[in-house]
Amino acid sequence: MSNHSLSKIFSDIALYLEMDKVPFKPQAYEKAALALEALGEDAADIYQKSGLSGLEAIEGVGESIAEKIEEYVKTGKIKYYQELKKKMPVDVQALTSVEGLGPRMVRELYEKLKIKNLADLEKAAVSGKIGKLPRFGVKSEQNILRAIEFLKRDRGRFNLGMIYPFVEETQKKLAERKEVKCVSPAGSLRRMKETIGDIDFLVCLKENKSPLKAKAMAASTMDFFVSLPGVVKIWDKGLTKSSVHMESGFDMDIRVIPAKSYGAALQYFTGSKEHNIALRKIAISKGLKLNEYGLFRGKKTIACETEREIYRALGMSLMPPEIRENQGEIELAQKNKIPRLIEYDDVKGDLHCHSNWDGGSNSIEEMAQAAREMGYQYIGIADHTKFLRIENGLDERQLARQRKETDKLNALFAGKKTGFRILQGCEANIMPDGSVDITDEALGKLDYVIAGVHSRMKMPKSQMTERIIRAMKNPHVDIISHPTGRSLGKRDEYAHDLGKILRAAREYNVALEINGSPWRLDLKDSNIRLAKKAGVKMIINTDSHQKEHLKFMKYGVSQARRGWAEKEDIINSRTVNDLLRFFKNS
Ligand code: DGT
Ligand code: CA
Ligand code: CA
Repeated sequence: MSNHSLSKIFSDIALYLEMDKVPFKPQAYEKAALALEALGEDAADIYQKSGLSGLEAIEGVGESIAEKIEEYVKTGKIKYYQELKKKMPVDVQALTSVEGLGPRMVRELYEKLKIKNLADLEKAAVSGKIGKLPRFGVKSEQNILRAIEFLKRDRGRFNLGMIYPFVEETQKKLAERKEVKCVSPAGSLRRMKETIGDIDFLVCLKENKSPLKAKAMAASTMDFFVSLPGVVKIWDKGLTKSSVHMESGFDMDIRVIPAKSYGAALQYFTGSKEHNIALRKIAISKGLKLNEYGLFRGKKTIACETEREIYRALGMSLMPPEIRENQGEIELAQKNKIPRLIEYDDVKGDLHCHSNWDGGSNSIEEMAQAAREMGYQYIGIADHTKFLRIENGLDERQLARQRKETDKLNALFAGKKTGFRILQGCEANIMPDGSVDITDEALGKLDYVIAGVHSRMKMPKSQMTERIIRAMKNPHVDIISHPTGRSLGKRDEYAHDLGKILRAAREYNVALEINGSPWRLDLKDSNIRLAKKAGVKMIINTDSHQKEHLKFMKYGVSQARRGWAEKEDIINSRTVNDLLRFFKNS
């Protein structure tokens, strides 16, 4: 597949030419780069079939670019590009992906400071060299550092919640094919990591004694896979592995695995890499060899069919994919002490739901109906309060009126003996001084109170910590929503001292939220582990603003599992009466 490499070369050339302020040409190269990205057929094939004129027929490819493609097909390189790169040997794509850095600045950074890549850029910024350049200054140096930090973390990664529905749909399509016996996601997706680098699927085909037929089945699965809607590029297509690029920007791999080594492959391709490396070391220490085909002693197969067998043969119990990160889970598995993680169906209700009272999309009744359909025993309506005027925050009188409506609906549910119950809460705003924006009297009439920070997030660490702790001291506050304020892909956590917050949460018996909205996932996995260790109770909520959002619960639960949370750590795994008892004591 040469289109991808050609596309990158042309896009590099465009940036090089922009550095030199060459008019028009950069746009022409950029256009060719884009055309090649989207091209269904390999440019090399086009050239073999119809020569230069075939290439020129590609939209955006003129004579001079067609000749460069010809040169690349024939020699594997493009001289013009080699020369530009020699003159300025920098990673133009990476450097210009830093927010605020254009090609001309990249050139200046190379000429003045010999910066060639992101690592050089970071080093120069850290040592203050960029701040001293007249056209940059200290402020842009700080911006560069911040942008690098951000890129480093999220570079080319995709939000789990944005990808998951597509994965479920694709898995279903694959499973429905008559030659397919089973299909499973692997990699970071099976571990439910909050961001995903690429999607990995493993497929096992039904047995067929005829090798020819078996081969045809694999070929048909692969044909189907590479022609799924949304596929814009095929990186690789074979009988055991194929790899595609999707219109939405991510890559997707599939592997066809023989039934007899499915467990070994699932274990290997689920990862994480760090977990696998640690397992392999253990295997070696036992005189065994572990790879994607199985666990072996010399040529003898010890285990390969199921994951459980493999872990058992390595002297440990099977563990859920979400915790396979080499963070101590292996040592526990060796002692048969893997925590019993909260299960997806342990959750009995969702307590952070917004209704149309504060500008959400659905009425309380509709939200309650959707919650019942999810099999919940209760739902908590926690609308914003009056400080958040843009969110139509409710004041004391509106909260009282809302109470009447929930009472009415609850009477209806009770009449029908559904056992379902609506709880009335609110999501009060934690003001900069740590007070909340609703009177104690009004808070006292609610079933529970969530408090969260929604404003003034750029506070010094000690002040923010005190602010949250003061809110927890309020006897009415039961839950702190999205406790660290991060927004995935957009905003980092606000400065805070989690250790102090956890101690206070425990002292005042306040639950910390695991916000399941895919844009938040706050607390995050590592903080959940810290909270659990500190003996702090947590609650998994969705922060739904419409009934469809209730489905985000699975992302919250998966992060809770990644944070080793067990059922007793999560208060909305309790019955409504036990839950209300918790609120009374908090
Ligand atoms: P991602 O795609 O960046 O979100 O993360 P993963 O974990 O899905 O990584 P990926 O797609 O590169 O590979 C899938 C799994 O394959 C990975 O979790 C573990 C296994 N794997 C990949 N490369 C290696 C390796 O070099 N050594 C070992 N032991 N396992 C690997
Ligand atoms: Ca992956
Ligand atoms: Ca992969």
